[in-house]
Amino acid sequence: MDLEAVSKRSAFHAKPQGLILQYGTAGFRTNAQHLDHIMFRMGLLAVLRSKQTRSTIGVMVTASHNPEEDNGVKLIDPLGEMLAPSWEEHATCLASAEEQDMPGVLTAIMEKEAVDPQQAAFVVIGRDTRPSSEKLSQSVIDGVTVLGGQFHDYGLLTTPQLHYMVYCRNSGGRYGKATIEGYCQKLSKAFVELTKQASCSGDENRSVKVDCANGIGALKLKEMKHYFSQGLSVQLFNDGTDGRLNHLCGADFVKSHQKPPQGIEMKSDERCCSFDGDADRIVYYYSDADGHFHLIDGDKIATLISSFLKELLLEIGESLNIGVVQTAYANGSSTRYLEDVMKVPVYCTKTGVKHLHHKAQEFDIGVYFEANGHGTALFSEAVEVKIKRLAQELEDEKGKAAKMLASIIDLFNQAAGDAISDMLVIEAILALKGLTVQQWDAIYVDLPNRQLKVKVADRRVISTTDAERQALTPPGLQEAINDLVKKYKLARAFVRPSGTEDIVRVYAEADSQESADRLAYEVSLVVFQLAGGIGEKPPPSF
Ligand code: NG1
Ligand code: ZN
Repeated sequence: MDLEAVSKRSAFHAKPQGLILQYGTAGFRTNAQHLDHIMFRMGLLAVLRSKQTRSTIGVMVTASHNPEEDNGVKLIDPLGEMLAPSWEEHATCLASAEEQDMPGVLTAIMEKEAVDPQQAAFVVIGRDTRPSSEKLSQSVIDGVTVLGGQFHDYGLLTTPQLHYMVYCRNSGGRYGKATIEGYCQKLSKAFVELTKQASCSGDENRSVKVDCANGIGALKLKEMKHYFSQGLSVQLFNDGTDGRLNHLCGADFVKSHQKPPQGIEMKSDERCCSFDGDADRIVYYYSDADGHFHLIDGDKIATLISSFLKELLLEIGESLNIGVVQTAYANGSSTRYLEDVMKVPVYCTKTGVKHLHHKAQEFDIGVYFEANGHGTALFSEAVEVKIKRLAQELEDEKGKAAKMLASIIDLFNQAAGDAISDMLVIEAILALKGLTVQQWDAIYVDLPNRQLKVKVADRRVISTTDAERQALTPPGLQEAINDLVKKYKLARAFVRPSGTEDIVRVYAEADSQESADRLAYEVSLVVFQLAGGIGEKPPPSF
């Protein structure tokens, strides 16, 4: 490995002086103009990680649900998982190094991680549809090649598709083919198998409208549509032909504004969903006969999926344990319903899918979703083998249930959440159970809630505990929140520093929308006062 060549090449991707970025919950993320050096350096790091693990590593260029002018990058580990925490630290170190210190930092990482410089390296790269993504992915490639790594550039992909490619390449074909065609075939075959079991009356034409956030999801759904055209008709909106990425549309907009995206034609009681900019999040919604908007978020998705999985397990008669993992943002009604009615154990982790994923691995079947619609169901490898064997051995109703479960395992195709797989699983479950979107929505009633952002000088002054539900610092903040919460019925509120934006997030829920809005506003005021708010005082949100 020629570190001198690295230094020379690095000069073409110079770091703006003094710029320090951190590998956060979703990798690096900021305005695209500040990311060229980060991309080059993540190309370097991916080569080291690949050498160390002797596996293919993925590099995805995207800023997900963030505005079009932003961009970002994250590394994907061999099993399609998020980068290991110790390597997140290396990423931050490497990204922050001044030019002259780069060789030293690279050498230090190699020593610490016992990287064999002679080992071959292979990196796969994907990117979303942002105007800046193509050039930035070229900088990643520049980093990979200068360290002598081999690469394959998949070009435009959803984030979950790149996770799938990485996993396929590292599992010797057992999991599927590492091509777009392989991905489409795997998912559509599982979907068709699964929906075959629906007692189809023939008169119901199943269809769903999809808001693609003007992003990559539109391109990839178009490529895939004809594979399952018989079972489901998918109508695309905000497909990127005009309109900006994530602007007034997409899963994040719909969830945080609790209203429909622009650019979709909603008729009453029609099933609609929104993807985010890199198609790893999904939320559903519909508008009722009175024109009221109803959001079906990640919590209700997790409830639908985990109830169905539990039913199938009961039918098969296997005592496999199933658990649901949520974050503090999960609506209180969902947690109560899952625990009290469904009798499923529920766990709360810190925000960010890597935390949920980690916890979900403790179960035979772990269903995890963030309220914003990012999630999946995880099946341990032993469970997958067992279910697939049962699907062949068992007959009648038991056999049918085992076959359905086997198809669901194939549909949840890889380690992180995938809006396309989630949509196919949801559509299949609704068809199999003969549920309308209203009936699904009526499983429980969400507590009204509100999320706000507060700008502070340094958001690190807020530290939290108890899966982010309690603030430890600054002094007095938690006590002040407790006093405010006491004034409302069925109320709950918490604050935490965002891992992806330079702000503090405030969440409140209560028995009425007015109370939730008022509580969120009051909490944002105490954050502003006690945690060093800057700029204008937060305005009332009601
Ligand atoms: P931060 O900015 O840390 O709140 C947001 C989402 C997370 C996760 C990450 C990664 C909320 C409240 N937070 O994190 O759930 O999706 O982005 O994209 O939705
Ligand atoms: Zn995303």
